[in-house]
Amino acid sequence: LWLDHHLRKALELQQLELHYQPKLDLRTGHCLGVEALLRWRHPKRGLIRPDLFIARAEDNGQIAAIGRWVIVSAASQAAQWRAQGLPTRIAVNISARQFQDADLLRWLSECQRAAHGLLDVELTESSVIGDQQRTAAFMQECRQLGFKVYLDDFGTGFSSLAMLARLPIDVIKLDRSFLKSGPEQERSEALMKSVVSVAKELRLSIVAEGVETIAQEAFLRDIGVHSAQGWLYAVAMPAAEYPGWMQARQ
Ligand code: G
Ligand code: G
Ligand code: G
Ligand code: NA
Ligand code: MN
Repeated sequence: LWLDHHLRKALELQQLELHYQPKLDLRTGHCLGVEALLRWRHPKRGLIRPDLFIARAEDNGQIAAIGRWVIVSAASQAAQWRAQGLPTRIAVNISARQFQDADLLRWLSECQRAAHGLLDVELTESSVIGDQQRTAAFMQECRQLGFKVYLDDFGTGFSSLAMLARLPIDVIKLDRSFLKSGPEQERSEALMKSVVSVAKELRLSIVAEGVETIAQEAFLRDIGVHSAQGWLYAVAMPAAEYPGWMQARQ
């Protein structure tokens, strides 16, 4: 398969890169940190987004090596920005299949040390529906290593509110599909309000993802969501652009 072969080469040939998308505190405008998003810069096919190859890498096992590369690279970026006087939390995405890597926690621990504790993890809903005891243990270990634990894509259908109470989560990421306009908008808004009230009860933070308009931001503020990520603020950018983006905001 084209993808299997070339994906293996992609690591060797250093064609993978991380782009970073900021998360903002809507009350202060401060950047709360960034999410590291994987990109594959293919010499002929251009910049390839992860939804086109992550699933394949999960199936063929290459996700373990790719995932390690992501964590190491994010850690070294965090250390570099910190040394430049720009300490920034970086959240890396971890998929379900990566839990099968027995060395993952040791790897995370070493990288967290190199990153001076600036790394966080984002786990998708779908990765937490499997073995919940194991997932909870993994999350707890991450927390002890100083990672904030994000539950990604919340509301896409796999998880339940009960799961929020059971798992050691720090932050819920409201899936961007909640913000779509259309006939279901009212129901989405009602759902978001109830997630916010549950989050408050459980003392969990919420970040809304996929915020594209000022009207969406206004709604989020209204219902008490005060962290957001989306194209309204910034697209995912190469590391080299981040210091300038930060400076332009001051
Ligand atoms: O960045 P956006 O381009 O399209 O990302 C698409 C999907 O790929 C998102 O669900 C995101 O969480 C996932 N993703 C991005 N980077 C990584 C990564 O480094 N590892 C894993 N496992 N998933 C990632
Ligand atoms: O973000 P801050 O440290 O000010 O949070 C204060 C309280 O509000 C905490 O109990 C926290 O769990 C909760 N909280 C944090 N982020 C959000 C959010 O985005 N929305 C809501 N409604 N509550 C939040
Ligand atoms: O949840 P996940 O890790 O998939 O989130 C990252 C994905 O969301 C990436 O594909 C990223 O490019 C995309 N994304 C980020 N901001 C926005 C936005 O404002 N609108 C839309 N439609 N997608 C966004
Ligand atoms: Na994510
Ligand atoms: Mn998400």
